[in-house]
Amino acid sequence: MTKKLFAIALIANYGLFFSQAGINTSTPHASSALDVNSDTKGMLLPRLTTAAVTSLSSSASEGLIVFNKETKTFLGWDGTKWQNLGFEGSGTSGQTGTVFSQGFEIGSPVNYTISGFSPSSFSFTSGTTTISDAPSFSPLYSEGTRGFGYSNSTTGTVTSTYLEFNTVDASAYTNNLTLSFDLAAFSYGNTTNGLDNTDLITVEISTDSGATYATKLTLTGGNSSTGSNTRWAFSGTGSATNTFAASGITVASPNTTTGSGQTYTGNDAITKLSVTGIPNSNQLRFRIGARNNAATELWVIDNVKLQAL
Ligand SMILES: [Ca+2]
Ligand SMILES: [Ca+2]
Ligand SMILES: [Ca+2]
Repeated sequence: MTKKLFAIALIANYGLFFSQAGINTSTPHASSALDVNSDTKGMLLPRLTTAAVTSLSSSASEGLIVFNKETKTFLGWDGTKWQNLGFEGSGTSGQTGTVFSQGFEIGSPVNYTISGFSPSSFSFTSGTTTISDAPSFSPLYSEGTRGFGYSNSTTGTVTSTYLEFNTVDASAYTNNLTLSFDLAAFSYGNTTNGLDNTDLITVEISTDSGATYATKLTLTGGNSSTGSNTRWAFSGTGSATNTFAASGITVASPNTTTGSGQTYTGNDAITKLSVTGIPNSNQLRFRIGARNNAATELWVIDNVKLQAL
């Protein structure tokens, strides 16, 4: 039936417009080259595996849209790379859902850039730590099979390196917008190091597409000079959160005064960072700042999500 109508529509319209086609309509909208008309059905896009999406990259034309059936994402080729079109997972273009996510998996659309002090100090992590690390035998990711690690070998004073996500238009999401991600800290290639009070992770939010940022949450390793070289795995259950409307806050993991070189678990180990009540700006942008200063100090970030809850 559809084929027949399509054929009729084509015949009907070629005589009149030459450059337009309609499906289920003999009068394609004047603004369209192709008008798919229905009050009850959708338009089904090609559904590809991640491998097929990757394979298509070399020949993709700017503006090409596909659906990745493994990551449940609509993707558009911007001429250089695949962009997540934002209608992800359980999310919808309505008031709730996932606005964007990044899990650092193989094939994950790259919706971020790296800048600042030492961009090359960020790298993907996978597998587990070994007996030569602390904590040992712990996954270097919190979801999937990969995380994103930051280990900078510059000793002494350092400044932040930024994992900066692409601007998103969150104007369709009117519910409580929450940015969250998972964090772990390791002594890597060494069993006595860990993160210190001067090593930090910041959560920064911009509503003008990155022109200006407000730091809403800062996490440090240990809460004072007497609590140094702290580390914890993703199995920790501690969390730190702030609301966008509030001034920035600083939290320590663990939030107690401790000695040096200890592994923390349970609520002492802060593994979930979040900022709630984020404005549904159409120029929303985020960046995560990372800082450490030893080759054996490792932050690992994973499971970054902006959700309308
Ligand atoms: Ca991951
Ligand atoms: Ca240290
Ligand atoms: Ca340090």
